[in-house]
Amino acid sequence: MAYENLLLDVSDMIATVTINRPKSLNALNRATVTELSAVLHEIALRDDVGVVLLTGAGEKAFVAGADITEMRDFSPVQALSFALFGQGVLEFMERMPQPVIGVINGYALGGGCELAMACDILVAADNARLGQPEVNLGIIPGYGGTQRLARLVGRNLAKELVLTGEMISAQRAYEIGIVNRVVPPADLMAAAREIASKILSKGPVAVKMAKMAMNRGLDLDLGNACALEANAFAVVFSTEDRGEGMAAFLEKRKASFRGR
Ligand code: DAK
Repeated sequence: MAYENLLLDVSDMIATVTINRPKSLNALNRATVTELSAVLHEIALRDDVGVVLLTGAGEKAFVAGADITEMRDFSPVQALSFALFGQGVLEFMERMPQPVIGVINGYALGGGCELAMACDILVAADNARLGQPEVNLGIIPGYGGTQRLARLVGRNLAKELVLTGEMISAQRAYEIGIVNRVVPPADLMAAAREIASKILSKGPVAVKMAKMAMNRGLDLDLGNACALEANAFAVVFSTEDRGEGMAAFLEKRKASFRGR
């Protein structure tokens, strides 16, 4: 499928999705969120993708938020549909089988920060800035920012960010647990690909099951979350890969996983 607001490149089992509206700092309008939904659904069914990298075009922004020029004219009913649809896209990203690495190459603000927080792992350029500045516009986050941020960094730090609308540096985002790594801009893509390659060398079904158990389990009480984990554990025991992984360990050789 051809996309107008996104670029999709698939090579070496890695899909790179680039949000491509650099003139408006990759702001998310309805067309872009709709395409993001389509590309993630496409990737979820592709056997030639084991990891997704999600980034923004240009050197300035990952995503500077929802598109304010479009959002300005929303009625409350349109705001509801926009929020529910976008929330669904982010939930799908958390539920799709392949891990998604957010490659934060600049501003990740508002809806952009919310999109980043729905990724599984985040690598940020050291000049990136993150934040939930919606209160500056007289609105609140609409893509789960009031919820995911508190789950990631704790209630009070999240409240400080959402209620003051202040941006933080990539380094601060690292310190409070939003991003996994901070690197110079020139090393950003290589750092993300290094993590992707590490993941791709592991048992593919195990990676998918681990993502599922962690993302779904975090929304459950501990007992049910552990039951979910036990079931996923049983599923991976049905795979050829677990035989190969254990045999390779015992034979002191590198495992050759086949994803089944
Ligand atoms: N929307 C539309 N255009 C944007 C934009 C945005 N979010 N951010 C930047 N741009 C555009 C600018 O208008 C400018 O366009 P031109 O003037 O060149 O035509 C171009 O990108 C370059 O931006 P600047 O000239 O401002 O660049 P600077 O380096 O001076 O500043 C900045 C960069 C990122 C600090 C600044 O652009 C900025 O503050 N941008 C707005 C950031 C922001 O407030 N983001 C949060 C948006 S609100 C909901 C669903 C979702 C959400 C809310 C509700 N429901 C439906 C309930 C989410 C809300 C948001 O994300």
